[in-house]
Order: sequence, then structure tokens, then C-alpha cells
Amino acid sequence: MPLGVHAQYPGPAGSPGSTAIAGDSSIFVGWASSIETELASIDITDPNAPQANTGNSTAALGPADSQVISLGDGGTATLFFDQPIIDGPGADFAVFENSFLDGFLELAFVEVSSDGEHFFRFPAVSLHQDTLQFGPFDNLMQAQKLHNLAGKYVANFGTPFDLAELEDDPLLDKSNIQYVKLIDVIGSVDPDIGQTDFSGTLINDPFPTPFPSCGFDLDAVGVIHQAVGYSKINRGQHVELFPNPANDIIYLRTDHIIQIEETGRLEIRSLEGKVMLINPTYLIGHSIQVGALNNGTYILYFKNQDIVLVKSFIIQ
Ligand SMILES: [Ca+2]
Ligand SMILES: [Ca+2]
Repeated sequence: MPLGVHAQYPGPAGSPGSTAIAGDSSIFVGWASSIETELASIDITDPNAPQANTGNSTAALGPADSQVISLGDGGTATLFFDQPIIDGPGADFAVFENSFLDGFLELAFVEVSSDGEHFFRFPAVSLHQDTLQFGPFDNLMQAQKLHNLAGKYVANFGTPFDLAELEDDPLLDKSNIQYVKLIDVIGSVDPDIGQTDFSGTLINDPFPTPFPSCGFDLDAVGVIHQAVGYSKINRGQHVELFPNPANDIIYLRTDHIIQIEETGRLEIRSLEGKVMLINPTYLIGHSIQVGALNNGTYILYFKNQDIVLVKSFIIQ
């Protein structure tokens, strides 16, 4: 058993020690406010199979209500939030699926990102056997054999995720999580199609499921710990570094719709986290001299009382 893997994990909603969180819990301080989806086939083994087509993507926004969007085999949904998610004590957000049986669970990997480009996956664990395929009507799955996989709990109960379980990385700012991405686990135990948990075990979940509601059915993502007081321009898509790749000079600028004049602390760090440049009074839009940096990838942080920005760029 690899380091960090337990013999078993918390059991189904309602059982002693379960970490399932009811959708109407006052622990939730926010919900996803926008979404992008890439829906996939209802049967990845059938080239003629249609896309999953249950629900509208807006069903995943706002509080858990059992209205869902089905992702299909390997489909994805990326969610955005009005305020960044931060790493507070214990779980920081929870994902809701719509299973109605403790033994029939459709699973998804969960990834987070600060910049919209670099995503970091929670180390998923499946302790189920990975040789005998679970079918859609077997009802044999057990929540206590799953960890860091969305869909562990039935409808109206969120599966919690704690950012502290992700390894530290200079490209991930746990005080500024802008994006949560869900990737349907295909669930096949055929190694050519299936997907593995962090220890290399194939993740067995009901397969195939050639129905319009195939794959992970995303109901909602609830926020437990969020940054407060940030303006909306902290969304990665509203700011850019130009030119990128850069050579001598780079500009941090906002888009033409949201032009702002904000002063704050600017830091440029190497991928190893070493601070290469500091300007405590940088005004957004002004040039940044980067000619002294060696070729490579760097991360720019901009922070004041209203805004946190994290963007990577290349010097070449
Ligand atoms: Ca946490
Ligand atoms: Ca919903």
C-alpha cells in the first residue's frame, strides 16, 4: 500500500464518520457562478455513439438542487467563482453529483488552478478491485473505498476536497484558486480505456453506461473557504502579460472592457519559488523590466487589498 493511502476512508452519507456535507449546510459560503464544458460520448468504445445530452450546463451553477449536466465518458466541466477559493482549516469546497444509490457512484477527477493554465489534480484513491468491471446495475461500490474523487457521495451530499492535500507547487497559489475542473472517470477496467488513481490502480466505476445521462452528473460545487473583498478582475481571463514570451519588457494589462488603475505589490518568482524581482508600488499597465532574467518560465504575482493575480510567462 503506497504511503499516504489508508485501509479505508469515510463511508456513505449518514454513516458514522462520513465526511458527506448536506447541500443546505451553512458551511457553504458560495457556489460556482460560471462554467465551461466539454461533453463527451456516452460510450467511448462506440465511434457512432452520441454525446451525453442530459441537462444544461447552467444546472451546475448555484446551490445543489439535483439539476445536473451529464459529462459523458471523459467529459469535463471547468467552473469559476466570484471569489477565489482558499485553503482554510479542513475541506475548502465540495462537489455534488446526483447518484441515488450508495453502491452506484459515477466518479470524476478534481483539479484546481490559480491561473487557468496549470491545473493540479487531487491524488485520487480507489481501493475497489480493478479486474471485474462494475456494470450500471451492480450497485457494488463503497464510499469507504474512495478518496479525492467527486461522486463519492449520493445526491444532495457534497464530497469535500481539502487544498492542503495537494503538493505545494510554485504554479499553484492555494490562497487564490480560481478554477475547479471535473474530469469524468471513464471507469473501464480495460487498461486501454480506463484511468488510474494516483497509485496506478484502475478506477472501476459503472461502465459502459450508454445512456443520455452517461458519466459524471454535475449538480454543484459549493465553496467553504473563500477570499473576501476581491474585485472581479481577479479572473485569469481578464488580465494578460504582454508580450509573452518576453525579452526585455513585459506589461501586465487588463482587457479593454475592464481597464483599471490599481497599484499593488508585484513579485516575479522562478519556478523554484525564488523571488527575482519586487516592486511594491507597481501600477497595472506600466512596463516591467525583465531583461535581467535568464531564459525560462517565471510566475508573476500581483496583490493589493482588492486583487490577487497569478500569471506565468516565458523569457526567451
Ligand atoms: Ca483546507
Ligand atoms: Ca444543480
